[in-house]
Amino acid sequence: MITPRYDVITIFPDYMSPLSLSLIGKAEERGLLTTKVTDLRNFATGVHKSVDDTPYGGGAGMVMSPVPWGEAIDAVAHEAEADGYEEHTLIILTPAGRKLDQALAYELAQRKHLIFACGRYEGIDYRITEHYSARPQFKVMEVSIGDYVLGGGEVATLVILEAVIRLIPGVIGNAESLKEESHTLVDEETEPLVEYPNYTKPPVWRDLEVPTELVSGNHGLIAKWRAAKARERTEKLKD
Ligand code: 6GU
Repeated sequence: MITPRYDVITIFPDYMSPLSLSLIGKAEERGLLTTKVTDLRNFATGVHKSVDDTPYGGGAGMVMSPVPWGEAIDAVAHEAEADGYEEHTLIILTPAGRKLDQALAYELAQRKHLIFACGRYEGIDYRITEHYSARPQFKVMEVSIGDYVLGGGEVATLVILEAVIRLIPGVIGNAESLKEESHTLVDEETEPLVEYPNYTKPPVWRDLEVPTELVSGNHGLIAKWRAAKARERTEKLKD
């Protein structure tokens, strides 16, 4: 069985060091997946190893050159192909992309090879999107993590990888815990709800008691209380 492989291409490889920590790091140590970070600068040519230039048509800021990006993406795809990965999902990080949600996280968790292209400045020359969209082994997706502007795609990549990797079978010990969490569509619901509030010991903390339903031992009553609170919390987010 082929395990998922996650490649990240960036001019700040050190930014990706959290990949070796916590859930993602543990999953990689356990052989459930592979991550690899590639420095875009290694594919830059010329004395200054420059990766950006001024935009055609004028305007503020700099645009990342398609030249090193093309070389880096081809190299990463070739290496993966040698390891048996035949299809590549190229994720281009941009605030102009499709917004990440739990449904997209589930979709990405199905794919065996993701390549994250972390743009900086005013983004990557659009011909990268055009070129790889026309290559049959590639599926290109432009993805954003929300309606605000970051300095680059590195943190967005970490966010996406954290959302995706916890959905990979075996990464989370108790797969049941994935079923009841926020933003996950359950059965006949037409809208994913956020999760009900949770409580643990002690039973009284700073005069606050745990809701009596949760300590009743009545599973029907607990389920009803949780469903009502999830609905209430979801409605509250709308104002
Ligand atoms: Cl993916 N990139 C940048 N630069 N800013 C963002 C983003 C991505 N998602 C939200 N803001």
